[in-house]
Amino acid sequence: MKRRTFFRLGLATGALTVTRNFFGSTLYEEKSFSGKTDAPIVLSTWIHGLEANRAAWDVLQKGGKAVDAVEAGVKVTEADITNRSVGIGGRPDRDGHVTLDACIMDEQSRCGSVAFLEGIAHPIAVARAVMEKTQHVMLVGDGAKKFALEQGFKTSKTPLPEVKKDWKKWKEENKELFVKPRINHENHDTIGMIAMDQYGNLSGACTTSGWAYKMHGRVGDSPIIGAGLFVDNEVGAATATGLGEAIIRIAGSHTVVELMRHGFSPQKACEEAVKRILSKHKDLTNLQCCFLAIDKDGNFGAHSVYAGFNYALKTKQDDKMVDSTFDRNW
Ligand code: SD4
Repeated sequence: MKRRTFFRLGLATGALTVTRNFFGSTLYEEKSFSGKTDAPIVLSTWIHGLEANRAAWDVLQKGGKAVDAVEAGVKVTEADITNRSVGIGGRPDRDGHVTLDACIMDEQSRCGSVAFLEGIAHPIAVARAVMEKTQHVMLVGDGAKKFALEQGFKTSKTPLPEVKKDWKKWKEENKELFVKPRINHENHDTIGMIAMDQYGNLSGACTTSGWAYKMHGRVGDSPIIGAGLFVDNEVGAATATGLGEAIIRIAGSHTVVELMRHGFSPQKACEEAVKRILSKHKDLTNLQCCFLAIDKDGNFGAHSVYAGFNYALKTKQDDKMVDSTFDRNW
């Protein structure tokens, strides 16, 4: 019996399934999942995902590809200058620079990424251009900006006046945090979007202004393929939001996809990734990390360290927010 067929049967029987992974060790998994639906399907992190999903859906319902859908979707969030954690309206670093991180990955495992990019309204489109027009995966800082300008992207002046005002106030109130930036879970509103199109292909996109008032030069998980986003069209896709440093430490989204490859449902894979984060950190104060995943069969799930994470779901039947399960209360 083919491995994949075996897992399908596992899903159908429910309860506890015992499988063997590639290394011959045994994986015990309780097969449960948060949902299953027919393609197309779009999932994205946080409340702004609702609007973003609708833009992605417009692409998908016309027979468009998942990669085009996720780009169109997250662009809606990037374009919203009132959003303080995505795009040029995002909060700056502690030196007052709004530096943006984004990446995209398609069904052929092609990927593109930009990090520490300033003054460009749509980092996700630049990431896509990196994927399609260069031999590289990742461009950062001035190099990413130079490339964006060469590609015809226009610059925007940042920080926006409102953002600058908040930053000045923050600077006054948080002098000690110049040494150790404080995590503020209200800031954790990156958009990570994963989608399956009507052809059953998966793609994902992730974009953020990152950890508010971070050190200048800091890059989080969001633009890092395997951390903030990972897609393997044979298996599934995952995206992450939360404290990037912790997500990078366990190569979070890649871990979720690999767990799915080894038979975990998306829900259980997200739970296992959270468990790994918990096991690698002694101090869990404010350590919010959240994962969202879909597998090739349209099962999806999410899990976070702390309560409060939710994601937007768009299918033929649904257009709604779903609360993620979590490990602990704040
Ligand atoms: C980061 N993961 O820069 C991002 C922040 C985030 O919701 O997800 N915010 O670490």
